[in-house]
Amino acid sequence: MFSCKTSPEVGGMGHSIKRKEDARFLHGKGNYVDDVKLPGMLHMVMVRSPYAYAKIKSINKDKALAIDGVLAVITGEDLAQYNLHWMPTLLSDSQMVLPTDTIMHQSQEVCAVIATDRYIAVDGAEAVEVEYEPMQAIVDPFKALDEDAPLLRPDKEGQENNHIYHWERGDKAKTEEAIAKADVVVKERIHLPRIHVASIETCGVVASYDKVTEKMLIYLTSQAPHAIRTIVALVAGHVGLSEEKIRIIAPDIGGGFGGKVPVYPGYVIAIAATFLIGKPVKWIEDRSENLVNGFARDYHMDCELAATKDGKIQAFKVSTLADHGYTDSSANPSKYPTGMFSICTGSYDYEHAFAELDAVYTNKAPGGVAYRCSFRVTEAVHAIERMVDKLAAEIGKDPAQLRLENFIKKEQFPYSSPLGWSYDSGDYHATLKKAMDMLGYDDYKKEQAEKRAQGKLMGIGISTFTEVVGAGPSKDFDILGIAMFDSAEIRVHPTGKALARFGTKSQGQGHETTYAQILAEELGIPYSDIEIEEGDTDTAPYGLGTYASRSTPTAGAAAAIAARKLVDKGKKIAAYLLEVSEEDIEWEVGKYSVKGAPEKSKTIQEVVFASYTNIPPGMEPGFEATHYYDPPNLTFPNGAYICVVEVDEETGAIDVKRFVAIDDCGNIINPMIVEGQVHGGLTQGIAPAMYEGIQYDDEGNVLNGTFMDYLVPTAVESPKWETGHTITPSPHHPLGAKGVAESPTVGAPPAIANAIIDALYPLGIKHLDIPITPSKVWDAIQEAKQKA
Ligand code: MCN
Ligand code: CUM
Repeated sequence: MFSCKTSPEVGGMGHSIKRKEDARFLHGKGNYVDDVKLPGMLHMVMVRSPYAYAKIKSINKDKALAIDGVLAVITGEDLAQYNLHWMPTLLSDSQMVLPTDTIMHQSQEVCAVIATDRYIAVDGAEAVEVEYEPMQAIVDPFKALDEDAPLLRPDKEGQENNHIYHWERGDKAKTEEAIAKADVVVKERIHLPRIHVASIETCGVVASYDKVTEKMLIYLTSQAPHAIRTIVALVAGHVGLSEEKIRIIAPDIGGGFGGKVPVYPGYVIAIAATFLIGKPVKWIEDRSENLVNGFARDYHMDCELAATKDGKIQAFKVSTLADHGYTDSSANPSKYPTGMFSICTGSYDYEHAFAELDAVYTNKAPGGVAYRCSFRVTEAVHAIERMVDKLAAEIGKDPAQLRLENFIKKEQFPYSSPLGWSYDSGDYHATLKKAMDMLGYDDYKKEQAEKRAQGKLMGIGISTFTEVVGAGPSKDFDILGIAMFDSAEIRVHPTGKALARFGTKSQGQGHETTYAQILAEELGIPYSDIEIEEGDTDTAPYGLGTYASRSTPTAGAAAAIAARKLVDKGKKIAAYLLEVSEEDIEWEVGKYSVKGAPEKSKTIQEVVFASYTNIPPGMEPGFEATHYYDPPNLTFPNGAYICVVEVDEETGAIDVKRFVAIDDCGNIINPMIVEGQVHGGLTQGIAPAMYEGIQYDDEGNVLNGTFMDYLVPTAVESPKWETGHTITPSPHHPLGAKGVAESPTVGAPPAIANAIIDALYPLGIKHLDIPITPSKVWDAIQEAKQKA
């Protein structure tokens, strides 16, 4: 177990310190993009398409421009003059900034109205007259692949149908052979629905170009400001926007959850508009725009899991159809078009696996953006964890027992998975056993048997997942060619107080507190004496940003190593001050002392002061260090979640009675922040499991485009989360820490789905896709009764 090295006042690792940023947030002093008000600032509002697929016959700006205060209506034709009407996506597909001829999804931007005030801009948008010629939209991704389906992307050279790409990993022949020979094979088509990244703050930008200095200042809701700066320079270099003149500031962010990784058309239009007009331009999405214009998930997965009759797992195969909407704007590392989906073999030890995926275009909003998913791990975990439960049901074995018998054993780490990952560490048996103890698993099994005998529907669902976070080693991981390292820069001032800056960007994860704790742990300077800054590309060292739970694995490691450089420098100064040789100096956090003479010592603060005032001859003054950390591997946190539900047969209502979540993220920096991350993540796990899903009709109209219809769980719907942890340090991370922030969202949905389906099993119901709503349960019960 982990024990704290530092006192609570110093506040290094393991202390549950309250978040430093909360003072600002709780006093209403946060500074979000919409709080930015620049002199002369204009406001932009989009005209959006009512149709999912249509030709634009004409756009008439006259009535809009006649409104007092409306200054411009920008169309695709206007941007085309600068070749800015299309932009590349992060995965080298292309996305319209504004259309010149065809609309590809409902609510797509048609043109942008710029006015002196937001209300006037809205009036202007309503006054723009657009003539459309609607076409039959392709909504069903399977039908998109029909021979006679219209070609949605004729603009793409060589594109003959709506298939985007095929991807595969693993040995197909051997996996199919193992499946063919196996005693037991369970099969299922599992759909993870389109869901919406429901941050409190929508996306927005304030762009301000100064024609005299040629500087472009952009306030942006971005999880990755440096990467965006480089992309803006690459895309707009030809019109004279050069990277040293571009400054992106991501101020406070009201939730990112993956939705603030991509570049949205609105950002580009605002940047183009300020460039042309020379006045600041603000664009803030409204709630429905945010809801309808992006999405996560939407994988249709055909799964086959093979085992011996007593339950030894032998092979797993999954063939997926991915609905990307009209362009693949997934935010994934370049070499990983399906993200980390190949983690789908899970926590179990078997030899044969094969995963393949075909991506298709449809007339839906673009993407496949992330949503607290660690790059498609949510999909992977749902597939394997549902299938393991299905196998348990099929052979009549307890699903916990089946897992315990198939887990990778702790001696097997580092473990090479059949699809090519090297899992760093874990003790899956310990994690599951702890969850079972905390729940009282055996008692619930007995209770379930009794309830079933009385005809009541009670279910227990397990999910024992392996996550993969912290991208990543530069040899494999890049975004548009930029290696996915991350960075920390520390400046310790003469009085022993410090400022540290990072290439990541918190959206609510508490970095200002936890990075300070890492530095406190390494340097012995109290966390309260250390200011943390992120998000300003003019001041922060280059980094790839915060997503994929990578901040602790990458920038957290960079902080530790940069601090260790300072400890080494300090040792030389301490030796000089104490008049002994460097070898005679001992370091214990916060203090250098002479070996054998501990009364002769210098505190870190004294040594820092000396670095500015009394340095050894020849030494470079000051106490600053920077480190760019290129991780040797990813980190592989794991967890065991168990959910108990009761289902009301009359109404289909689902009552989550218990939810126990044991996470293992290695050494923990701040247990309270981790617990908070897990609570939030579990709520975002129950959300797609029981409530969320963007629905379309056959014309491509979004049926639930507001929070009146799209259900997001509140505190009322959330069960009492019972959390705990096991600790298996990462062997390659300098602090032994692994990322954790997405684990709960990745791990929770299958635990809930497994519990509900376990409850319904006596009725003969063997699978339901999420979201499992009361009406879906009720329908399934009626159908089952008719069959019986
Ligand atoms: N932590 C810790 N000990 C560990 C691991 C993490 O104390 N062993 C702490 C970290 O120091 C950090 C927090 O937990 O304060 C999360 O760390 P980490 O797991 O490294 O994840 P990131 O900071 O990179 O956060 C990204 C992750 C992602 S990808 C999504 S999506 C998500 C999530 O964070 N979006 C969030 N959690 C969110 N929480 C809030 N409030 N808002 C979002 O937008
Ligand atoms: Cu997968 S959502 Mo987070 O990685 O920003």
